[in-house]
Amino acid sequence: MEEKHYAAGDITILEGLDAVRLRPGMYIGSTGQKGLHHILWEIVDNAIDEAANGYADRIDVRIHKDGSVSVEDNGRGIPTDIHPKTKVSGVQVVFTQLHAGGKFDEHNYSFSGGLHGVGASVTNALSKWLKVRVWKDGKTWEMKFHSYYNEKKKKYESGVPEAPLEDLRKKTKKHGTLVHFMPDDAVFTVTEYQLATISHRLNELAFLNKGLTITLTDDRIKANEYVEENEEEETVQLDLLGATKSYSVSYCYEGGISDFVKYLNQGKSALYGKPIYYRTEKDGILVEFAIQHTGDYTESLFSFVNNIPTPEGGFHEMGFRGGLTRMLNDYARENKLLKDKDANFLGDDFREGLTAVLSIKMKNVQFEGQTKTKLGNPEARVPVESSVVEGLRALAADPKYKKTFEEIVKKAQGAARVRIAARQAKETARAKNSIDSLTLVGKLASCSGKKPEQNELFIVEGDSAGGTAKQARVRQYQSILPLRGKPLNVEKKRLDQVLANEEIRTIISALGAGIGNEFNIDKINYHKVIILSDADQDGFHIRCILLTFFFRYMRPLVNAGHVYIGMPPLYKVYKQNGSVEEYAYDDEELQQKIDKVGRGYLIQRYKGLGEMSAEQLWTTTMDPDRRNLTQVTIEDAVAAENMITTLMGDRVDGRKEFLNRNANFNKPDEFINKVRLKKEEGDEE
Ligand code: 1YM
Repeated sequence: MEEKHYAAGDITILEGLDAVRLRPGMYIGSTGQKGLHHILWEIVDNAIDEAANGYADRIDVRIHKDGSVSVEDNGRGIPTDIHPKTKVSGVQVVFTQLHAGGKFDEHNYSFSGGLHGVGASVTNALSKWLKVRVWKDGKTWEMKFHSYYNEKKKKYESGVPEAPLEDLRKKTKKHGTLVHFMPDDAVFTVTEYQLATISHRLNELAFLNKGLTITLTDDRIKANEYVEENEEEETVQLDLLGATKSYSVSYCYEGGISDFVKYLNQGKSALYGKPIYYRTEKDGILVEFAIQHTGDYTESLFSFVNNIPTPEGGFHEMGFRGGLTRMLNDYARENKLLKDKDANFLGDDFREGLTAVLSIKMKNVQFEGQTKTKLGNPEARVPVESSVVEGLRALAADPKYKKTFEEIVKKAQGAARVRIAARQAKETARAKNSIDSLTLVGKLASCSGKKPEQNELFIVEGDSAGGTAKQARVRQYQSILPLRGKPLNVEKKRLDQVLANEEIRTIISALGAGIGNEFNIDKINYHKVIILSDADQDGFHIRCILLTFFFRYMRPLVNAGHVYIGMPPLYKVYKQNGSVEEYAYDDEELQQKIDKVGRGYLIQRYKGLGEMSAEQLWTTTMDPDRRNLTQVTIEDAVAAENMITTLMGDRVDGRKEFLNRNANFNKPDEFINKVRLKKEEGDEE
């Protein structure tokens, strides 16, 4: 590693140590759990800075048996030469003067500050004892500090050197710094370090500092005593070793925040294999981001400034979002994925299912907000935005990323479609509200019972079948909503147009729980929504339309298992004299029923629900004790939606092929292969 020349004279001294013990809260926020960990982060920060500047690639953190903690890096070592102004060593200055640091030097590329950055001296001031060891230029140095009550002065003295920095006269090739300290129990209300807190943060720091290896060891526990989430199996194997060794874990990510994004997306279906990653420097601000979209619908952006999380956002996030939206809209236009007449995508469209990590480094950070985790520097916005535009441009020009960017725009198109459709539906609903709402519910034959968990809504194809169902139903808990006899030719229509459809609006008002983002499952009037359509192509279409609609706009309804497909029989096998009557739901069953009825059987083939009498419809399709219901659940919402898109969308080829392969109109199980269809559970009745 390249050695940068340092002279102790570079150190700036701002303030003495005295104030720290008097008002610890002013420096570390609290003297509880948070403050206790804060004084560790101060030391870790210095080691991280050394690594970020390219001088160290390893940091070891250890929690000792006695409750003390130590941090070691393999950097240059804290300066040991004598500081001209104070006439003491650099080490002594760093640990006894507030805000001491070469980092205040303009030429030094270091960005500590903000939440932390009060310096290692604060840690010293609030420790019972602190020991520093420096390996530098072939020498080993040591210095010890302690805090104690001075009887003569009747006051506490903190972070007092026991002796000047000492040359231990031990030759070494090693270089680096070790800081070991014991938090003072006279200061802190709790003194026990939390393994989970520390490991979580060190893992995060390893992601944020590509290639840096951070090891955490806890001497308080054995390797076999700590089971990290999802790691139970490994621990069992380690058992023998674990009985003697301390628990230890190492974090190192060659991919940095790109690995971070992959880690966050574990268990989700990513839309493209490799996250997009870019890093640059703009106007003195280091900007780094990694993004990857998944089939999910939420956005998760994790932002950091100087390695500090900024969950409240701020100007860097504004820049990031702005840059993303601007570049991707331009890209979509340039590649004719947006037509001239189309409006731009909204930022939200591009951020549906987005997982992103944004990490910037800058000087003089200003944190604001409720928890001081919002970046308040307006000057950060523009450089971040232009970095994002520049980075995405560069990658989009690379043929390797063609698919990635196409996927991103495709995802945005889906999001935009839903957004537009939902808005139109809302507007239509609003406009219709006053006059038409009466006629809308007029079509619905409502049940009298008021318990949604018992109530069933039958959406029935055709006015005639609807009429039969109304006669057949148990009025108390079964509602009938007849759909117009002729199937809508919706295959070529987009969902927003489907939503303009009166039947769909009737369903929305019958269910009474709203739609889209505003859908509230707690308000549904029915716990069983049963689609009852003919076992022919038209019926299949209706089923598709309704399922698409539920998938897209009332997904919680499907997720909760409230949507069912009712299955009318295809055949009746009977005897002329009326002594036997059997129903068959498919051809296989037909053969069984023929065998059962025996000689002299007759077969009636039902072409539609309308051919059945009220009694037949009740017995075969509506009676909870005898009917054949199939519950629609979403195994994989994403796969389901894609499939529905193939079925209903613009891509005619895909749909035809799918229909040819799958359209056995009698068997819902085959009708949608990726959507799990489950038999109605008997105990639900
Ligand atoms: C386990 C904690 O503190 N490492 C560390 C700290 C420093 C340096 C190297 C360092 C910095 C510089 C020059 C510089 C610090 N030095 C100072 C100060 N690990 C840990 N490793 N040479 C060495 O910033 O110019 C403060 S921290 F002020 F002395 F320069």
